[in-house]
Parts: sequence; C-alpha cells; structure tokens
Amino acid sequence: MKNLKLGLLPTSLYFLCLFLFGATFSPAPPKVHTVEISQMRFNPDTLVVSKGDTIVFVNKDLVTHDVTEVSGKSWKSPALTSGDTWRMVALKTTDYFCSYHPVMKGKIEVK
Ligand SMILES: [Cu+2]
Repeated sequence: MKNLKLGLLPTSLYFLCLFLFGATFSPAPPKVHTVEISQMRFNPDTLVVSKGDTIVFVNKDLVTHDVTEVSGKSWKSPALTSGDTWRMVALKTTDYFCSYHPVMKGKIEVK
C-alpha cells in the first residue's frame, strides 16, 4: 500500500505542474483568417496575423488565381479555380501576388 502511494506522488505532481504552467504560459490558440479573392483583388490585401495562424484563401472570382510568394517564390498555392480554397500557416511577414495576374498583390504581416 505504501509503495502505491509513493508511485502516485510523481504522477500527481506532473499533472499539477501541467495544470499550473499550462494555464499560465500557453500562448493564445492559433486563429483562422480568411482572404477573399474577388474582382481581381485580395481582400483584405494586407492581413495582420500572429505567427502560427492559419490563412484561408477563397477564390470567389470566376477566373483562376493563385497565391505566390514574391521574394524567392518559396511557396505557392496550386491554381485556384472558382470556388476553390487553399490554406497556409503564417510563419513570417511576406508579400505575395497572383502569378496569373501580377497586378494582384497582397501582404501577410506577422506581428
Ligand atoms: Cu489572379
């Protein structure tokens, strides 16, 4: 019986710490933001997010668009036909554009 009690003590402490630190220090849960693509524009064209937030691009235009990083083109969405959505996780501030219509520009600002 005594051994059982001693065995449970570290487990209890673990859960107590998890509760105390988890409640105090966990960052805000990631948010989901939506950028609508309509009338040849990204709306909003500048989006301020927190690191780790998800951004969902929704193509509400009749023509195909995409979302392509400006510098380095290290990421790019597939072609988004009308009604398509594409999501990404924001990790750093970045400018993007539509490679089909380079006049379409947008910015993700990670604070
Ligand atoms: Cu486009």
